[in-house]
Amino acid sequence: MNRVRNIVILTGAGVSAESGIDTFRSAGGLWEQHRVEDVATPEAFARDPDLVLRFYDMRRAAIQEKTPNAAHEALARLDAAWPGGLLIVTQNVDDLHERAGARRVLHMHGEHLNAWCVACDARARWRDALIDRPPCPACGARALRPDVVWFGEMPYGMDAIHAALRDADLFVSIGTSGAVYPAAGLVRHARDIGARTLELNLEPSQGSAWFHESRLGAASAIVPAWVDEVLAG
Ligand code: BV8
Repeated sequence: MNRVRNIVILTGAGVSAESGIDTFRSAGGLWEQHRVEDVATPEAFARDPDLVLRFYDMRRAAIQEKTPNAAHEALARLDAAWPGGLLIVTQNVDDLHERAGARRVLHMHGEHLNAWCVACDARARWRDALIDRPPCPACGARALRPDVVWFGEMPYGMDAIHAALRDADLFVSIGTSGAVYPAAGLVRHARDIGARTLELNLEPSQGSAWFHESRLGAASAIVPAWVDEVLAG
């Protein structure tokens, strides 16, 4: 790995699966007989805010009972030890990367533990339920929503992500099905700028053909092995 200076890592639900957080595919993309794509949208929130708030209240509470697994811990170890550029772009809205100690993390789809006030646009760290419409800490309005990126909404940090990709020598995708864009398209940008591309996943993803190399297995096993390899140089 001695030619590699800058690494961009994309993670998805598969990196948190062994921590007991359902992936979208394993849950069959269903929640209370609703497809996730039908609940995680601005239209669903406008149509039935209680349903959407309950969906996120349940998941926000659930992640606080989970702990990082060996994959999160290995990525945190890499982040701490890697002297070059490194960015963990996660599609996940849990905080397990941070709780494992990772610092250079970008949540492109937002975070369960943030609330966003649609009245004053302030964001606040938030651990409790939103169903009872608590007041915004900044403006007092009862207008807080989950600070997650719904389908049809612009993901966060795209400029920073593309800037990191421009300098990347290595792009690694971990635990994602490659079903959701623009996240699933990042590997193509990496290829366009000549980065080496590696996929670590339980099974081939929808984007496997875009990777120079795919390693199949459970993240808790293949991610620590890969990190050891990278740090060994
Ligand atoms: C946007 C936050 C534009 C909320 C999420 C038609 C064609 C193409 C695209 C579109 C289209 N129609 C609409 C679109 C765009 C749409 C999209 O891509 N739709 C898909 C469904 C076709 N995208 C959007 O809407 C995005 N926004 O495009 O904006 C725009 C432009 C200008 C101005 C305004 C807007 C926003 C998308 C973000 C949606 N929010 N999450 C929440 O979490 O509730 S998406 C959510 O689902 C995740 O964040 C993630 O991105 C996705 C799930 O994917 P994965 O993480 O990959 O999880 P999955 O379960 O699918 O796969 C798990 C993988 O892990 C599997 O491969 C499995 O094998 C593996 N695995 C399992 N266990 C393990 C494992 N691997 C290793 N170890 C294990 N133990």
